[in-house]
Amino acid sequence: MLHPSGLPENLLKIDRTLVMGVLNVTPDSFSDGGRFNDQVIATNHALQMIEDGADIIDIGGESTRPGSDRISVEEELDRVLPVISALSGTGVAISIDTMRVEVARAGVAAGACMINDVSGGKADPGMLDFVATLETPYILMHWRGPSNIMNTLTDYQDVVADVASEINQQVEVAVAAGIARDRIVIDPGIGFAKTVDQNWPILKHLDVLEGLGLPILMGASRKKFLGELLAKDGIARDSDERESATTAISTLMAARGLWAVRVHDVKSSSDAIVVVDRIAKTS
Ligand code: PMM
Repeated sequence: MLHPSGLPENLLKIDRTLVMGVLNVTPDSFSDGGRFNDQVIATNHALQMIEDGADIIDIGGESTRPGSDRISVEEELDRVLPVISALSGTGVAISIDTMRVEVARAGVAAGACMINDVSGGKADPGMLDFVATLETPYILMHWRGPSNIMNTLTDYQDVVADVASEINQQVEVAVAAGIARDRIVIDPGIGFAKTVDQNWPILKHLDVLEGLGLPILMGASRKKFLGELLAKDGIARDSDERESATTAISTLMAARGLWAVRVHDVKSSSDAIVVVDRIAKTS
């Protein structure tokens, strides 16, 4: 397993695809929106995800749903910090899902041990310089622009090659800012500036991304392309009924040896990954 450096000891020892459980502390996230915005409920949900097999809890306060508008820094901090603080005593690995350096800084101070930046350092000019002062892993996702316009940023010559080369360029920018290359995890950003159909070739031709030689995180859980694939009579499958499809992707990613999957329903993906791992370790 290709782990990024700076990962907590207990995760470094794990020799299978990791499970990152999604904790969106937002009233408007597309799948769990409004249900976990109460901090006590959010904290309990995180504890349940750990019980179900999550290795990392990814805490985010700002929705990146296509079309969504930005919230203020204060609001983002108010949503995530109490939950990070409540969980930081439990020993669980926490990642802070943010595009803002202020939130990343406060999140790390409150106990987060990695930063998940869906903009890969493009949204906030201070982010990469701050990350360079840390020793934690940094998740750098493929990003072309903010959520309210990303559906207009889907022109590619060759989506697989272009996404890999844009990620590679941004990795170079991060390295030039002083972030050690081996701390970086890359992520193709399923659904971000991609049409529904553009996600499939990325999943099919993973060898191109793997060619960059960095650990890969995949966040396909419950996303629209799955709902569209499973549509009936022209109506997309609801987001909370995309779990088997999500598990199928987690299974394939684990068989491929990806570093981690980011999922809402931890138990189904975790169970699938345990099975894949058992088969892989059988002689
Ligand atoms: N997707 C979402 C949010 N954060 N982070 C990473 N690294 N990769 C993703 O694919 C990703 C992410 C949007 O989905 P959500 O609303 O379910 O969190």
